[in-house]
Amino acid sequence: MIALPELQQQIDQIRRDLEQRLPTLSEHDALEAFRVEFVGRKGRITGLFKLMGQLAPEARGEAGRLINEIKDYATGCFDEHDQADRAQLRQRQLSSDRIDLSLPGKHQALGCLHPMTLVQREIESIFMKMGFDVATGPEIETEYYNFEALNIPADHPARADWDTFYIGDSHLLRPHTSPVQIRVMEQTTPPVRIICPGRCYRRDTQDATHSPVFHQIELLWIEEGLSLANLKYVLEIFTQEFFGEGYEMLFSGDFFPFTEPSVQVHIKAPGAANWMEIMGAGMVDPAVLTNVGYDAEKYTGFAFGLGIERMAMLRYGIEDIRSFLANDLRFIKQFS
Ligand code: FA5
Repeated sequence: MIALPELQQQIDQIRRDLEQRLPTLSEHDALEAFRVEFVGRKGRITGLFKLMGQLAPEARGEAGRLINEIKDYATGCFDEHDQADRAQLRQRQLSSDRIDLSLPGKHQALGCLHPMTLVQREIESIFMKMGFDVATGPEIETEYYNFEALNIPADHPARADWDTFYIGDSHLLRPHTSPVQIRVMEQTTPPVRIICPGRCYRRDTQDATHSPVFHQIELLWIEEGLSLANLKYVLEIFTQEFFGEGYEMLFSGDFFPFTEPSVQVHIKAPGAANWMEIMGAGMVDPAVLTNVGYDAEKYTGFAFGLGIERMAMLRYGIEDIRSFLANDLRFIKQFS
């Protein structure tokens, strides 16, 4: 058993210790250790509450009041000291972090658009002005959209023309944007007038005009009464708008299972020695129209897939397709 005066003595001692030691503490960590010593879970003031059971029952009310009073006093002291401590620290930081307003500002380099983005946007805007909508499709495709629906069955030798990266048995990284044609036609009642820009992947050996990752823009126009002459006209308007004067265009015969007839389009820059193959094109094969549920007797249409990198190479006189991915800022900044 202990008596109230004894408890009072302990409280007085705690108060004296607090008042003596607090002013000497400055570091935040030391203050925290001090706080734990007094009001922490195993601290001296918390310990006083444990003595309550040893007091006579009639003294317990008064004892509780006294202990709570010293506890509030101690907590108040710590908070006050802590705030003063933080204010001092901030003041010290402010006076050491002086800003010299006479120093020259830091130069922030502005970014610019990659030439591929610029060219893609320009091509899109030319076709949008002609009334085409922009559609997109997945880069990971199924064999059905990439081949079968495009009239290239499993055993067709033309599958080898697209050196395809397969993912498992039935999925692949699309080697061209033509599957987007199918996806759009499945969802649309004719007429259809779309362009589909996007990234393509092929197991092509890298050289000056081939990259394993490149970009195409697909175009598809389905309506009643379209012919190869309409395709030629659209291409002439487009090349004139995109390149301006002096570029020549050449059509040569080709084969794609999803177009009949099919052509290859080549372009020559002014003064250049060689033609550059830029797209495959043709009249959409009736079998493809039937695959998406269109009446192939009623509708005709044409499509093409053009390589965006090669368009940019012709436009800017870039000799090697690898420059687009070399990440050389000196190269990229020339076009903005
Ligand atoms: C095709 O991919 C057909 N899907 C195009 C098409 C669409 C024909 C609609 C008819 C109707 P081709 O494999 O020829 O066709 O590729 C078309 C263009 O993509 C090429 O002319 C070239 O500009 C570009 N291209 C193809 N492979 C690469 C490559 N590895 N690197 C850079 N550009 C490429």
